[in-house]
Amino acid sequence: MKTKINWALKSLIILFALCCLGCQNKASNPITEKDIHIIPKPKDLKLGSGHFVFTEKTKLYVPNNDHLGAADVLLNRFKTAANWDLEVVKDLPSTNFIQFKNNGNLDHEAYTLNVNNTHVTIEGNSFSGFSYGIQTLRQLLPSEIESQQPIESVVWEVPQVMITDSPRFKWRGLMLDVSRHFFQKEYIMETIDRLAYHKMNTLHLHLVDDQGWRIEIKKYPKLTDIGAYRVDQEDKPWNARPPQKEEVNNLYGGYFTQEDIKDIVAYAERRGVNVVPEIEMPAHVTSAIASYPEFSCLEEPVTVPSGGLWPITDIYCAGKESTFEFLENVLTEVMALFPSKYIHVGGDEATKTNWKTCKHCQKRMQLEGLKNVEELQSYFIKRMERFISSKGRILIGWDEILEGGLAPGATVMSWRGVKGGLEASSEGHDVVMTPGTHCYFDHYQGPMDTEPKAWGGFTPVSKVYEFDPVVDSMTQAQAEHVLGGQANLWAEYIPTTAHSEYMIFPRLAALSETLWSPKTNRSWTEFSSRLVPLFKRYEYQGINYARSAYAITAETEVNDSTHVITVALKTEFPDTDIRYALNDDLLETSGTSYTMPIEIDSTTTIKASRYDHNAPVGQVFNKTFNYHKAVGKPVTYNTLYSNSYQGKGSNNMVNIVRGTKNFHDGQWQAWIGNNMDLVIDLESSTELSEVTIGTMENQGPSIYFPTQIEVLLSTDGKSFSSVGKIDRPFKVNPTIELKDFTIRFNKQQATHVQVKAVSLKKTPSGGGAWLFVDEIVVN
Ligand code: TNX
Repeated sequence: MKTKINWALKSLIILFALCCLGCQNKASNPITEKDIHIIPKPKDLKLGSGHFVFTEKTKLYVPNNDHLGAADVLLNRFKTAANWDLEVVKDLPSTNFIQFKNNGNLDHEAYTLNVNNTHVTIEGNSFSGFSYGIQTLRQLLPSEIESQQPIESVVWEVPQVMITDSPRFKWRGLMLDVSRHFFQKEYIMETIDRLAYHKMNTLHLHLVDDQGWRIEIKKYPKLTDIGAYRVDQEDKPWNARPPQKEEVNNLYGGYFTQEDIKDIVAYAERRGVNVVPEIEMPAHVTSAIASYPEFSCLEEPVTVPSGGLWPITDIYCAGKESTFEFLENVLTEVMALFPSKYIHVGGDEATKTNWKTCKHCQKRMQLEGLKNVEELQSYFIKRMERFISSKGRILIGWDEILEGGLAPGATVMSWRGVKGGLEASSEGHDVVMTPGTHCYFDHYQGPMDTEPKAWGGFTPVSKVYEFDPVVDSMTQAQAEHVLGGQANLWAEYIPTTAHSEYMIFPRLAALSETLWSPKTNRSWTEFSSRLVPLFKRYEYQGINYARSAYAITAETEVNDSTHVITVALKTEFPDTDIRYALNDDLLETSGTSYTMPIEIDSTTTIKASRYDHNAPVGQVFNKTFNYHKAVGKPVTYNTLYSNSYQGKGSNNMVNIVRGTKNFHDGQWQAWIGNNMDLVIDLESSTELSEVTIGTMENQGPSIYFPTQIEVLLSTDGKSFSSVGKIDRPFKVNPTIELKDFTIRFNKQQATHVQVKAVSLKKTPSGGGAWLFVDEIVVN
């Protein structure tokens, strides 16, 4: 019996040794910088030649108890992914350890990470420094370290490196809108973990908006009893949810209790993340007015809207003292909960019509010598700023707080482009840059027909990567006022956590690098080669990240003399293996490697797919390019399109490419308050029988179908005669709709085609109406 056990034990030992040898072999593969995928990219990294291998006996030496939280991340990962309980010790071990070493010369968020064969040293000068050092170490470990269950036979090794790292900007933020849709505390905490993972340090919580008040205020319980709930109309499009007549069945919503907020703030603190609360004022507060109508000008009862609301006229009254008393009381409770130096007061998009007639507001304007309602808003914000700064905090607000004069100590969050940031920084104010063009994560990130409905604009991950909070035209002094940047995730169209994750990742990775890493040598190509391995880690972390960057898109060009169209296929990743097939050919059997743009001179269907290891992956691109008799022909405009929507310029209407429901997609030409009238020169006598005009309606942003379309033909380019007309009277339309208007006529020869589209010109509420056209198909 004894010998048998001995024999079994011996074979086990041999097996174990063999295994280890195998592992060691795997471990000693030479590593190059290409194998290191840290995001955001460290400032300086030198690669050695060996490895440090974690074992179950690896110890963490953390002399300062305040820094234990930074070590937690690594302990938790090893516990979950390896089922190891790594020990934290107070005496420096002789080998096989990770040590935290204080270095008083380092900046607040800086760290160094030094890996050798026997141990790893992280130097820092604050909790954040150690925390970032640990996050880097985590990214140096195999991606399996992110697993949610133990994985066996992984060699937990990290390459020998020397890293010196610190952030370029102080403010590296993400805003979550928890008003339009409420998200539970657990999701907020998960997001905080993910922010820390990307070395982001600010979570801005948009706690108040028209559609929901999301924070318990003890002194004003109705804010959450009434203001946190609305009627459930989630089955209807956001902009087609009728206002509720009276308070019935207001069950949709939720809010954070003060205990929840304390938990969130404490959780964030342990991950080096500052939580900035935003309490909107004076507008975007219908939820508060529904709870306490006495703080509005009209004092009329309103209900919490379940969807789109524009313009926002039910705002706080800026005349009554009681409004300020209310807001100061609210902010007092908020400041007691959030240690953040910055307190956000919103300040955006106030339609101040009620202020113009309200007796209290008028009196206030007289008393204070204010010339207009913009100055009254400025008075409002300045007054709040005095209150906030008297408590030792700093007021921050959207760039509208510049209008009518900026409060002396205020910081500006620039969202309507970079203009607000330029202006505020030139006046010596600090700014956080969050321009819609690069930082709005509620925008589309891929082709609209394959993406969930988004707010509008097109902000793919590669565009986020181009973001720079310091604008070229800034002086050195202005640049020094740029605290950093932030992404905003407005949640009108985002009801679930899975959808929220989809919009955040991987764009957050791109943003984190633009805010952390030095600007020099930034390259999308190189970054994207690090992004793909990050996807694997996202998968382990269970993040529903968007694969939109893999989607195939087509860029076309028309040759004006040959009238041949070239179609270039691409994804956002350079060097993607794309294969394609034309018309009835099958991609599977006759897929050709795409190496250069495809030329077409007749109606052609292109099917294409991305290939990985010789197998198709992701969505198949399938588009028919309808060649027609006017492709590439000269177009003369009798009324010129707007500068803001020029499409592809003078051959936009005859370039085959159709626009999508995203009016920013670059395929639309548009006229505001004016008709379209143009002539296509077919360059020779051509037999024609129909003309189709492609249009769009999206009444939210004032885009309307034409009310009439007319086609006229000519055989000399001088005299034209009408061949057909379609009338289409205005109708209310809550959806975004694409429509082709086709005019058919008896076959006839023509050299020129004139197309007239009559615009609605004025919207029902009196503003300028847009007319959008993407293509004129002539056959
Ligand atoms: C503008 S950005 C807003 C938000 C909307 C957002 C949609 C800002 C300060 N105000 O209220 O949710 O556009 O993109």
